[in-house]
Amino acid sequence: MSEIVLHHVPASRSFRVLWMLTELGLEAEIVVYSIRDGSLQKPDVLAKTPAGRVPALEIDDLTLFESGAIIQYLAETREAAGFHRAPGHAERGRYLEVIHFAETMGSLIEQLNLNHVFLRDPAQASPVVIKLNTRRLEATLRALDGLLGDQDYLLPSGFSAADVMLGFNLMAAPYFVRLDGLPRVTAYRDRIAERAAYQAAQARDGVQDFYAQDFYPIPGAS
Ligand SMILES: N[C@@H](CCC(=O)N[C@@H](CS)C(=O)NCC(=O)O)C(=O)O
Repeated sequence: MSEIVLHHVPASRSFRVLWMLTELGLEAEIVVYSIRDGSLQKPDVLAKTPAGRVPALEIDDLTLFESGAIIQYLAETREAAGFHRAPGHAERGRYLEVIHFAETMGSLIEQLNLNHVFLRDPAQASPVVIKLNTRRLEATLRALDGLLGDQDYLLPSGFSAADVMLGFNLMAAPYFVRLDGLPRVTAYRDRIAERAAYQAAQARDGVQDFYAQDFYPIPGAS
């Protein structure tokens, strides 16, 4: 089998893949980039991930981009680990819903990252866009609280690839939304953080270079 190579930015969506590989016990070479230094726009990187985004994963003689596709690919091709819910499985619908819902939440976090931390000139940030996206992120977290119900993980039968997709978001969302009023979400985040593979992936993740403070409030909010 070919060597596995993960193209990675610490604390970004490529953490999902790092975590999933660790859950599966797969060793990978990790190539680290920064979002700030233009390295993702180099031709050799664009050949692997055409929009200059991470993750990209070289595996099984393929080069894949899009975290959701990679997570599903890993879950399906390493099905014995039990992280996949195949067509016909009673949980298939919810499984697909959560995998894609993770990117509804992820795109809101991305907008908040852009406004709060990535603009070279912070004066260009839009308080209106920040407020809207923060409220929309809160709504997705309330939805997550409801989806969890009294379950340990997002599917009644237990941990799956859907948790890797969505669970990663709970690393970033607390920079913008307080989770205090969402006890099921906080318990879920803590449960995920206790997983040995999550902790091992965090130890390999590297140092993020974008968040400079613990919380980014809506400008002007008390
Ligand atoms: N839907 C894509 C989004 C990938 C994405 O936007 N990744 C961010 C990091 S979280 C990135 O590479 N950004 C680079 C940039 O904005 O220049 C996925 O899930 O893989």
